[in-house]
Amino acid sequence: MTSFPTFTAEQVASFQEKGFLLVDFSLDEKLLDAIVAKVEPHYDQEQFRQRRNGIRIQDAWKQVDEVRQLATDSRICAALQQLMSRKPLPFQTLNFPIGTTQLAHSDTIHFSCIPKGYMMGVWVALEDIDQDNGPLLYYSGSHKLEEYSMKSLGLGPGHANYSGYEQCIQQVIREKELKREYGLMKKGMALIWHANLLHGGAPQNDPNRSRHSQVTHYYFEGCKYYTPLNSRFLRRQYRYPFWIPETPDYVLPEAQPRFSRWFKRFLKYFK
Ligand SMILES: O=C(O)CCC(=O)C(=O)O
Repeated sequence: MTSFPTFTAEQVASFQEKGFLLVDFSLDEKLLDAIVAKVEPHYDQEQFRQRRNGIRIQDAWKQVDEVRQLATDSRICAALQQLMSRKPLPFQTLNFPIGTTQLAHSDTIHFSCIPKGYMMGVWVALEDIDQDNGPLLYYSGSHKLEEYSMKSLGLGPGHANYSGYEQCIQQVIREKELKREYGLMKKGMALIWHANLLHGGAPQNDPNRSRHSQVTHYYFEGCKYYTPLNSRFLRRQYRYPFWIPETPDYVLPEAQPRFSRWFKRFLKYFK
């Protein structure tokens, strides 16, 4: 991976202060267009037709190589490496064709690690995003708040309690009078967020428009990874991610012999 410094000291300071950074990586427009065109047939067509809330594809990189290429883009990875001083490891992509209206949350509820803090999201606008097609929303500086967990919010673990988590975060936003900002971004712009930044999706004022975007979630090398949402005291639910490969000549774990999968997982556990 290239290791050139990408950001100025001011940009790094701004990221540390605000918890996000808007960046123009000069991404190839043809690549972005190919992602939109090639991912579209993979959405659940009924949901897509009805513009159903929550429509998305997780890990479309397995079907559409351009999604993988964007997730592993060397400029993005070099930038993340500069911010965290560790090698970034992309492990999940999400593609959205319309606004998500997702309530504010911090990624630390889904993705955490030991040591803490080695996780980031990069949201790329695959078309122009304005106030009317459901921009990303976020609360500048909110990454400095405590890392809220299900336990610290008085909730039980598990997805069944996730809406309780969202309501608690809405209350935190009100109590702390956090100021909402929107990711109004030209096609090709990227927004990097800190794992603990509160963010979500704004409603789409114009229901006839699309809002194509891709988020890639990155962990960083040398950590143990787990899912706080599903963890209990002394019973962490560890993750053993398959890192999105830098080249297309990969073999997915599900295509590998079962013994070799188990053995690799066994080795990872003791790392
Ligand atoms: O794209 C959006 O509207 C929100 C995405 C989001 O919150 C996430 O990927 O965690």
